[in-house]
Amino acid sequence: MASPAPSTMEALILQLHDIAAVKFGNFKLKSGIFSPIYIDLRLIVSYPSLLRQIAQTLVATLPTSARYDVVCGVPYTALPIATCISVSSNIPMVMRRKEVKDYGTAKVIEGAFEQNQVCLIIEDLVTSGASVLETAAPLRAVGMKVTDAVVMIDREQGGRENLAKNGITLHSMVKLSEMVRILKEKGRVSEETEKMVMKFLDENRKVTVPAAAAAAEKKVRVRLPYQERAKMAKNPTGKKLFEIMVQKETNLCLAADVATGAELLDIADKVGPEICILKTHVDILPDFTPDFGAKLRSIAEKHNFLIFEDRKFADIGNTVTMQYEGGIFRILDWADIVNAHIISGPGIVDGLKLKGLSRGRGLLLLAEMSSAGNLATGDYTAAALKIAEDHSDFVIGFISVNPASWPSGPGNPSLIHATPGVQMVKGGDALGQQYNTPNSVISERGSDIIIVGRGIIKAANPAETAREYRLQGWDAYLLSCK
Ligand code: S5P
Repeated sequence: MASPAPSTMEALILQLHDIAAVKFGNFKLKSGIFSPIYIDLRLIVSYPSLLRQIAQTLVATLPTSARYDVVCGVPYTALPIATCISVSSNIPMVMRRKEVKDYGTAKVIEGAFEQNQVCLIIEDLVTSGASVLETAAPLRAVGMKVTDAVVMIDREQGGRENLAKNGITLHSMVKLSEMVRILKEKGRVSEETEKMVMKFLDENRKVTVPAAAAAAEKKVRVRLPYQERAKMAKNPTGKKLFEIMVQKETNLCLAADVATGAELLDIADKVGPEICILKTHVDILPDFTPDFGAKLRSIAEKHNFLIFEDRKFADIGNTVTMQYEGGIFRILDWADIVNAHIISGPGIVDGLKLKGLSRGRGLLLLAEMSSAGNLATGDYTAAALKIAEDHSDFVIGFISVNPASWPSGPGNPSLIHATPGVQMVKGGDALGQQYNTPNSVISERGSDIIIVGRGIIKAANPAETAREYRLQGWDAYLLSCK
């Protein structure tokens, strides 16, 4: 690896200390833990000469063999650093939006780029590596390759290892322990402070992504592994779902809201290996034919996933029995899972159960919704929980958005939570949909399954993008079991 001259590095560190971008004391971090050192690199924008030196030193930190076509800074602090590197090295830059307000028109990655271009991620400070991963995911989703990230300061708290697991090599300008040692050598901090910081670093060496989030969100349960929950499930479809998740290492459900039945069967075959459930809205397909269900079931068998028709039944018990079994769609014949609102009371569950239970089918209750201003909150959500408990032979779980925030938490582990409104970046669409990231849905919000529609079906390569979602959802699950 090429490395900047020690004198350049020392001068930079002393300047960072001069402008109070590095402070010593007792500071509460975002994760809730107290730290004897605090680093605020946002200040560097006010010191152009320092910013330029940092950009040059970061480039010098990379191995001479490093090749990249584009750079991208992790928003916001690293954006000016990336801009500086782009301008001085004459390498184009792309920008990742942190929030996408109108997903229909706004892009997550701004700028001109081509498929398979290699993008170098620039970051100011790495702790767990979570923000680098949040930037790498949408870059990969639009077809770029991300293999390396360069950071000013590595806090040595698991970031390097987390990134390596996700195929990203971290290059750091300086490790936090080295930085403190230099400040001590130059008489900026006492030996006692140095010892305190080193002790803190040792004790917090492995702050993982969801562990940090979990520390902030006390209500998150330590999750029982899916294989344990498979044993507890009373409904055969609920049990099978947990088993598929374990076998295929996936908690991803694809919302296959495509334009035609032909497209649906095509995407089901391509994305099938990555998912545990494929969710349909069969009433949007103009080319639906009576053999659609059988065709989809044969793809589901080939790739071992369940079929969930998102029918959102909402009528009285007697009516839903007919809607479930009859009509053009004959949902009962091919859908393993359906869902229902509980607006009409528990009779709706009795009605669906009358038809579905003997066929081994399962039901999800809509306890919460993802859209802005929806009314499925508070007592309504609590009522869904009660109805599910009373019918756990047929109800396999919930459509929910933030079960960790429920007074009882996510509740009975034999029931599963599936959450829609998931994309690689937080945001929404123009019609009220609200998105959270896979990591936030699984590790902070306590859900089990991420339901992803447009994030996958509108991607350049849906199968590849589904794989990214699967890996993020599964990693978040594994870490939340610890
Ligand atoms: O509250 C809800 C419940 C559901 S099932 N919010 C939702 O968005 N859904 C469904 O999830 C919705 O009907 C769509 O099929 C999917 C979300 O799609 P996306 O494209 O916004 O990811």
